Amino acid sequence: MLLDITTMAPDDYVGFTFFIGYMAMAAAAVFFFIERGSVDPKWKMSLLVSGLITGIAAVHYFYMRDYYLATGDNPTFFRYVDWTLTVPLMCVEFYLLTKVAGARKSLLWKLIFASTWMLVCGYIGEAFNPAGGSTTHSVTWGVLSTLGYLYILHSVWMGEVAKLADESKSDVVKKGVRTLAWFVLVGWAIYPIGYMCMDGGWLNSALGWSSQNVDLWYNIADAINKIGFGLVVYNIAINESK
Ligand SMILES: *C/C=C(C)/C=C/C=C(C)/C=C/C1=C(C)CCCC1(C)C
Repeated sequence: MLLDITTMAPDDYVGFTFFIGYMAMAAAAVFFFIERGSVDPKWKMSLLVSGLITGIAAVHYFYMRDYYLATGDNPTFFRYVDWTLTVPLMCVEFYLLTKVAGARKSLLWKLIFASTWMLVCGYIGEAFNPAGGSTTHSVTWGVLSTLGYLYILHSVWMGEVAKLADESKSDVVKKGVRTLAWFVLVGWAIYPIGYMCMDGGWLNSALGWSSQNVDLWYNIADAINKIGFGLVVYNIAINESK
């Protein structure tokens, strides 16, 4: 299937989410960079990181959108390059929030290691899925990837991140970290849905869900997680700056 901007079908919702995702990420990045000026100096780094996450995503969406329009395929490579940069930055957000309560660098490295593991396994699962799709391949790498996801989930709900947030003197930080933990539990869980839509994936082979929609799920999840996550951090920063 070959698409271009002049022939984009009005019901091409995957293409639609690439376009709107690009603009939303760009707008969010501008917002976070400008609002950096309205918060206390100790929160400026957190807002910078929110701006970088959405800014880096905007640039990748620019390329992914064009790749999708030109080929009609999933831009798996650019997608994972983007995640490899932005997911560790989200780990940095958790670290910055819990640093006041005594978080050490080792916490940051553990989170980054777990997220890299999650993404490398996911990439092997998608990029090396044999033509026509292999359920064994998809499930094996999907399960391995999920181990990294579970580690992060554990840390933010009951492990180190959660404990440090509980020790924080600020109720705003406590509530904020809890909200971010919900993003990791619900928002991040949208990604495996997209993954399982690939040829041979569970949702694809068992329920017949189309592999065309892998990117629809990823685009929706990215908007929720990158912009929503940034807004939660912004909210904490603004309230703590009053
Ligand atoms: C901004 C991008 C974010 C927050 C991306 C998050 C990605 C995930 C949580 C991906 C998770 C996956 C699994 C848990 C199993 C299947 C493979 C992945 C990589 C889609």
